[in-house]
Amino acid sequence: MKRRLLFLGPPGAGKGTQAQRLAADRGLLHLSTGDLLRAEVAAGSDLGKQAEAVMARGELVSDALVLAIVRSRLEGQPEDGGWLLDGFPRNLAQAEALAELLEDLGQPIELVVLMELEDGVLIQRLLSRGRTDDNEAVIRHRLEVYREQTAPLIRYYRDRGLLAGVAADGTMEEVAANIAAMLA
Ligand code: B4P
Repeated sequence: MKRRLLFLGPPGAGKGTQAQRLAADRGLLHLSTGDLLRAEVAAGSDLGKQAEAVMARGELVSDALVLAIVRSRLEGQPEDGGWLLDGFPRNLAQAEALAELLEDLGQPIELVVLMELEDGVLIQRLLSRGRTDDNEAVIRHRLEVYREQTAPLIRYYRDRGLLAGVAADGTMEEVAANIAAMLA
């Protein structure tokens, strides 16, 4: 069974929802850069102070900050531990840095799960979630940032033979079943 996974998709596709569930089921480390950044903001750390305004605008926090967070978490992982990266990488520079880090650790990615669905559904989901960065103007900006900076990763991982698409427009249970079937 594949145990080194990455979830890719636009904001609101349900990456966090499904990643949390799958990681708990399979005993994987769940690494969500969004959750880790929000924890830094809540703690009022220097890093959190730098991230807060950027996240509120729906833009990407600096690569150096995010990379430092991910590196510190992955370096302690045993080789056979398994992990699920959710919301990272978000651009090509982060993907290249991740590839280097994983090569150093001898723990290559085994599968990239792409979750995609229509903008209308994404926007509705995020408006009902109601986080502070979930108002319509910020959501639309996050979708633009996704198309410009994150969507190129689809090709990047497809070219490396790692990408598998999953239908993400069903209920949470249906999407979980689609992912489980793909990993079986
Ligand atoms: P993230 O925290 O990664 O969040 P997201 O992309 O908005 O949401 P996700 O796809 O995980 O959706 P979720 O499961 O919650 O990013 C937030 C911000 O952090 C970014 O804008 C950026 O500023 C910063 N950031 C994070 N990582 C970064 C990085 N690597 N580099 C730079 N900056 C970074 O689901 C959304 C809603 O839909 C929920 O309410 C959920 O309950 C609902 N839902 C899920 N599945 C559903 C289903 N099947 N049916 C109905 N509702 C569903």
